[in-house]
Amino acid sequence: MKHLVKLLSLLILTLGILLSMPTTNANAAPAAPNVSYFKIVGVANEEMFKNSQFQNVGTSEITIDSPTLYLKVVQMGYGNRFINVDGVNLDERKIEVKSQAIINGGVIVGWERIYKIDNLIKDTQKIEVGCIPMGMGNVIRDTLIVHKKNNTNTMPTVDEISKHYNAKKGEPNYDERCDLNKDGIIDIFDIVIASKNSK
Ligand SMILES: [Ca+2]
Repeated sequence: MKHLVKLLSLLILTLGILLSMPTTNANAAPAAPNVSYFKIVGVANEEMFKNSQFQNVGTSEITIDSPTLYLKVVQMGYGNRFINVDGVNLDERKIEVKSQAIINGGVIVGWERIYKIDNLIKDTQKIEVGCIPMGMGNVIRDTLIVHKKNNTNTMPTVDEISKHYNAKKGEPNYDERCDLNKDGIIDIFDIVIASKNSK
């Protein structure tokens, strides 16, 4: 019986010590989770964006018909973001048009952002987005190759045709677009058609 009392009081003492211990660890804010997901999830042109429509990007290549592209990017966890177009870094603050936090159980776990990228005028451009983790871990990247749509309905200019002058079908310099009468050679007849149309 004496032993039991001793044991019991020891237990109570231990419990008391445990309870009176400073609880800084428990009160500290949980460390922000590092970025675990960073991806382009949708694209839109000006008109689609106005209607809040985004096309899902299942592939890493798209073809656009206008020089402005809206990108929807989802980020889960914290990190430092970057956006490059053909290796040139863009200022994210200048191109962000919308940002929305993704909340789970009252806690911000990520963001959905929309960026507006202008001046995509080259035939092919590479957009790269990425997020650098705060501490250890690998940079998460996503790339999108953007091709400009070849507008075959537009009549080539005389200048354009001249660049392909004398080129025959099958030759590297032959551009079907410039062979307006479709006779397999780019020559004076094609230039005549183009100059008539430009008047
Ligand atoms: Ca021709």
